[in-house]
Amino acid sequence: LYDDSYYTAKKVDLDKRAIEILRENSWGDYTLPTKGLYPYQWNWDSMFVALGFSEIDLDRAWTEVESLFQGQWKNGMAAHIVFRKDSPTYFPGPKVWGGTHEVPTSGCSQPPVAATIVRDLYEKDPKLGKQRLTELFPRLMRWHRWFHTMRVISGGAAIAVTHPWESGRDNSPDWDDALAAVDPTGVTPYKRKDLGHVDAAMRPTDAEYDRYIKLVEYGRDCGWDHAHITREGPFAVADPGITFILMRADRDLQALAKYLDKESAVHEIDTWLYRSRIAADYLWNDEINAYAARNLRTGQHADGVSSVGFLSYYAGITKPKRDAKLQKTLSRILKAAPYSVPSFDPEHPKFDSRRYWRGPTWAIVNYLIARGLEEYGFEEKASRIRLDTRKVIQDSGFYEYFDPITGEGSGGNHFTWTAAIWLAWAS
Ligand code: 9WN
Repeated sequence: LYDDSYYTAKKVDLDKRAIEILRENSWGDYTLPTKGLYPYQWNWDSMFVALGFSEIDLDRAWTEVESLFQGQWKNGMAAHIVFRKDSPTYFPGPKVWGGTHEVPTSGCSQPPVAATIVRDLYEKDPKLGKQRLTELFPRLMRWHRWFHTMRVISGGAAIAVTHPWESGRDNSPDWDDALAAVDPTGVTPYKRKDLGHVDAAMRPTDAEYDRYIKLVEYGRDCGWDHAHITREGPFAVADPGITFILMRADRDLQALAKYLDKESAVHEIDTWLYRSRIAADYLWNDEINAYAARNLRTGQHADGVSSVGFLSYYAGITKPKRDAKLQKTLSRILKAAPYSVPSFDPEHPKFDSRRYWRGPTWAIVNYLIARGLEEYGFEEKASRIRLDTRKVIQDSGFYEYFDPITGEGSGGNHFTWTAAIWLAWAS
């Protein structure tokens, strides 16, 4: 299946091209996901980019992380987009979001991979990283605290997303029920810009966009009161993606706290980790044998398997009986998709191999899933996922995401996080 000589010849070219993509999309202190389609700094994109840069320029990798935190709000939230200046090629821009932070940003957050990446950077060269870590550490603590206070419903422990964009998985079927309940009536007329760059069949629908914008307007109109939005806003869904990514990041932040002798932080993080284990129980869906999103307004579980449900290993959660079922689910899904891991179950009626987070394979999610699987001894599956990622990039190039059945590249091209994952892991 994997032809070594072909691979060796191509590797040199692909390494070179990946480095070029990082440099071309780098705008001084921060990096764009790709020019045109995404002309700003995105939160989790930037952290994967830092990982990519750490292969070739560790100093620049730290700078990427630092620049993201220019978009951190007083309440601790690290925003999902840092705008800095207005660009005509993306909608919605800073005015629509109406954020109040001095550097213009969006009003929600994104999956917190930062602490994990910061730990990676630090451990590569503790001498170079010590001072930078010391400055970033309190910022990371404040952001994680924001999630654990502002994005949980009282009595609960799973982390809620209050906008599909916060999850980083915009149009996943995980949000369908909750999003359908958002009334888009009265949304201010707008024009989508994404469809000028990418085929509409690969993007969210207009009906979804109306609700995305309506949710932005709701947040803006209540002055981005995050606690209120989580408690009473029109959309709040417990997300296995953020819950597991945050739990992993908490563990890494705790390791960093130990390096810095921050004892009270170590204890505070212990309480977060305890709650995340409760959250995992809440997210487990016995009907589909997987961890799945849950609408916090109704308690209803998503009825399909999203790839982020396999991040429990990455988070550090294992339960023998449950894991046996989860592994069976994963084996079934790997069998159904030659270019794994599909973002949504290929055997579910809602699966769509080209439409964004409703089926396509994403290199960044593959990296996280495989990292967790490997740590728990599932080497065969971890290596299958890595080789699939390598092959799909070799065959199709540095696309934003890929059709899990045909391997065809989809969405934006010359995509920074795909190039970064190539350099740091897939190659
Ligand atoms: C909205 C930049 C971002 C990623 C997200 C991905 C997509 C934006 C969009 O692009 O979302 O945030 O306009 O589609 O879903 O994960 O961070 O690459």
